[in-house]
Amino acid sequence: MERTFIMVKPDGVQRGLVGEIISRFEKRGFKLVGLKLMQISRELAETHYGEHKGKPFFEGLVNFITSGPVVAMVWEGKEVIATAREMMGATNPLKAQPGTIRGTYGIDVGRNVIHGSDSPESAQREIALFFKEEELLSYDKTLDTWIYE
Ligand code: IDP
Repeated sequence: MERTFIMVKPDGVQRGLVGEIISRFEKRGFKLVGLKLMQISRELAETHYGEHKGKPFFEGLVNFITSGPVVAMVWEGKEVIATAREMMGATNPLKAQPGTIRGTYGIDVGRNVIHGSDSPESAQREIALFFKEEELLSYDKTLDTWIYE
């Protein structure tokens, strides 16, 4: 089973979309294994978005992601990394398919509501950045036999 890092960004928290976003992952059948409301420090933001350092939008991105509480989560399930990216939609919400999270709730690329890891490597890196080992739980859900064959 894969795990991925998902974060409701400050715009999603302010707009009251936390429940809606969690609900989409729950209803799809994925399992929540870690969850916290937190305010990201500048240092964590710069590490998390390190690959974008030097780009024109980097400063604005760091300012935005540290501007208010976020909800950091780890979701588990079969092919959850790629599937979460599909559920989120394209980075630019105006290009995201209708029905996706960004395609339903977003307009601007700098206010795109949600973050999700884009590969197994970034999932591993981001989970370790945001969560301690003991904050992630392994447990069985009886419903799993109705979700997986
Ligand atoms: P992703 O979030 O879909 O993985 P990335 O290319 O990794 O997309 O970019 C990280 C975040 O940086 C995006 O979610 C978006 O909020 C922001 N971003 C990316 N490109 C731009 C841009 O051109 N202008 C403003 N913000 C951007």
